Amino acid sequence: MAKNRHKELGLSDQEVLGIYETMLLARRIDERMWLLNRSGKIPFVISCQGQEAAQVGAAFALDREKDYVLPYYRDLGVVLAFGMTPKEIMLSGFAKAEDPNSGGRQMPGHFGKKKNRIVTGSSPVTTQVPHAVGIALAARMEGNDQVAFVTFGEGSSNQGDFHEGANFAGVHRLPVIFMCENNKYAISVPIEKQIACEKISDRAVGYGMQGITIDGNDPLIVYKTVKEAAARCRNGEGPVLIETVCNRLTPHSSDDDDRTYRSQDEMEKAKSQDPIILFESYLKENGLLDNELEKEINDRIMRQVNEATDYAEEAPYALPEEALKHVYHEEA
Ligand SMILES: Cc1ncc(C[n+]2csc(CCOP(=O)(O)OP(=O)(O)O)c2C)c(N)n1
Ligand SMILES: [Mg+2]
Repeated sequence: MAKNRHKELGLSDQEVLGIYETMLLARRIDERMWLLNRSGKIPFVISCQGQEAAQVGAAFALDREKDYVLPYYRDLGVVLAFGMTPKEIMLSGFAKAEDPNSGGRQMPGHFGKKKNRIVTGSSPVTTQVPHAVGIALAARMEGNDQVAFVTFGEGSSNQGDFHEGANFAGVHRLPVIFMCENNKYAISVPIEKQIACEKISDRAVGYGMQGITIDGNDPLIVYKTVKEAAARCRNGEGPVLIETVCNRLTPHSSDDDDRTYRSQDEMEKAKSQDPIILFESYLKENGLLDNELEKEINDRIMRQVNEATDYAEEAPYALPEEALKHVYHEEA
């Protein structure tokens, strides 16, 4: 990576270290989740590993005091950047009552926190897309300059919800950023069996919007692209579809064994593009990170992860008599 690219983007040394720390926090929480799952303590994990640069680079380019995010299940980096805490993530992993995402009712990865404008999603993939478009329409009607940022996998861009949402946003030139995290697999189905066009961003032309494909392993490229897209949205120039090409460094979920459909060579290549390692090299080349600071950041993160794990493990489960809460309307 070229020297001091972050300065050209208007990012201070502090901000760029903030991006790194958030990426690493996401990675370390995710790794802990796998250990907890394999030791029988939590039922399920679905990972962000390999997609942290796309997620955190994008989130830092948005207005984190104002914009709405509609993340999909891998977006740990997005929600941490938007103010969800490691403790809240762990409470969801352990399915405890205090979990702000769903009070332990949904599977992990169904992120939601009203105060921070993180909008909860459903398990059918891509249902968050029309919701994002609706939020953008509301912003337009209310005359404010909020942007709705929605993410999804490339496999999910085949769902009707994506096409209906993209079409409506294109026609009405709504302030929505559609970000596809293309990790080249939908569970075990490789990209060439998912789509017949070359790029996911080729789909943008059908909806009269700008489409861009970028390297999802580089948080600075993602930051720049999302920043420009957000400016377009706020200027009333309409939606943008951004495809971030990255790798899924884990099996699809803790219930999948990807050794049955991915070769060792392919995995080695993916690991050589690990966004955390690449970004560490960039920071070191630019004199922003040395081994001492790297250890300090990692130790700080591990303290948070350990505290969050202990807290969530000890926290109480939801009461059985509250199982139907939020299912049916209740008079206040
Ligand atoms: C409508 C719908 N169909 C199928 C599923 C089962 N499913 C869950 S994740 C997934 C793969 C999605 O792949 P992609 O969109 O590329 O996202 P990735 O997991 O690779 O990040 C599928 C088929 C689902 N949740 N919803
Ligand atoms: Mg995928």
